[in-house]
Amino acid sequence: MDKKVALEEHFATPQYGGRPHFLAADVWADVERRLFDFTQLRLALMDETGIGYAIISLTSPGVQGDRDVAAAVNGARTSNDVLASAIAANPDRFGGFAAVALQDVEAAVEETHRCVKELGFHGVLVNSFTDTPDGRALHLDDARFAPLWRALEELNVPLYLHPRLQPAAQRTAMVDWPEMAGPVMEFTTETSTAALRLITSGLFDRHPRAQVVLGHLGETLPYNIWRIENRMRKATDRTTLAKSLTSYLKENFYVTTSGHFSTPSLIAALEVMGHDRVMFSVDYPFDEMTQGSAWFDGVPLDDALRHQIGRGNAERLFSL
Ligand code: GRE
Ligand code: ZN
Repeated sequence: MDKKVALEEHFATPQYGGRPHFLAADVWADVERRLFDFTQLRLALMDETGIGYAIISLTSPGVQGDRDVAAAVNGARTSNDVLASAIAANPDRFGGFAAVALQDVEAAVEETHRCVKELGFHGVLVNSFTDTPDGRALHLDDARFAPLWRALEELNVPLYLHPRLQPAAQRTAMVDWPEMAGPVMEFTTETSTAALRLITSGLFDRHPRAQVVLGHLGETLPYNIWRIENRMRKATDRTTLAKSLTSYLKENFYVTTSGHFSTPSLIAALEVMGHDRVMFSVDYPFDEMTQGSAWFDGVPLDDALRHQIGRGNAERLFSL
């Protein structure tokens, strides 16, 4: 097929590039050298695996994990500038999602404008909730973030909702069984809940043009939405939303294949989301371009649909 576009591909800076405790040391050694590289290893692998264009973002938790507000605001700017330089050196191969310091909403809106209008970025990527100086977790449905959602609607760019570790108080399963930490189970628990919060809070009634991208084939939501919707109708706190949960999922979300190279899961996502809401991605360097591309290039889809998921939907969404 034509060259693919990949959307959840990460880089790091010294400030935000520490070893996650849940990655085996040998795995991290391999991930680390690729996280800090743009051209030596990344471009060759993109060529080898038929990926023409990658939208790159800062690794998780990034600035969302800064309790110091000034450090977060500075960290967002400087890491966005590092990414902008890498893009400027290879503008036909790389694009960017901005890091935004939601610890200071006004600064985050300003940075969103700068990154989209001046640097040509394709949207923002937020690692789920944002830390406060006193260690609380602010989720994206918080009313204080309305200016960010308005800016995204005005600029007509999406927010990529990316995982991070759960808030400490919720991590009991991971404390008992650390094997389940991070991308194994914890990420999708955190991020599917964060996405459902956006819907349940009525955010998309207030911001109907807002678009959210979920990785990992929708963080289980395409598979689970029927049950969630069915049981929310029976809950003590019945929902007062204007539309069905499934309608919001289909009208305000896209999902990517990042780190989830499973054909049954892809089929479920396509059935629930519709063919124009599913897009190829890898999650490099935490997952492999070789594995993701070999899987996707061989999935039993007709050529038109493979093209649509492999690049067509991304071309439309990001005006590539
Ligand atoms: C990911 O994006 O998958 C990821 C991170 C940071 C640590 C581990 C990980 O962004 O898998
Ligand atoms: Zn990722």
